[in-house]
Amino acid sequence: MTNRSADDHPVHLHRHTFEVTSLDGQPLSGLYKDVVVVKANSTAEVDFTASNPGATLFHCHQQSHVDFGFMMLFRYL
Ligand SMILES: [Cu+2]
Repeated sequence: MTNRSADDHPVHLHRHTFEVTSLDGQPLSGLYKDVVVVKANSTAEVDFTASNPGATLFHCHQQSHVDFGFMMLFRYL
């Protein structure tokens, strides 16, 4: 995920846990979360296993950002 804005975005994936594999290009391992803060003008890479099919909400935890549309459903088979 690349955040090209001036705001931090604490993004949350429901119904799954992901591994944060890098923050701003710095590799990480063993950090399992369901929320990661993608800081302003930074990147975060995550891996997750698509092992829980169904509608899965993905959104920013800043309510004002959700109000402007930072929310989506993931679907996979
Ligand atoms: Cu946000």
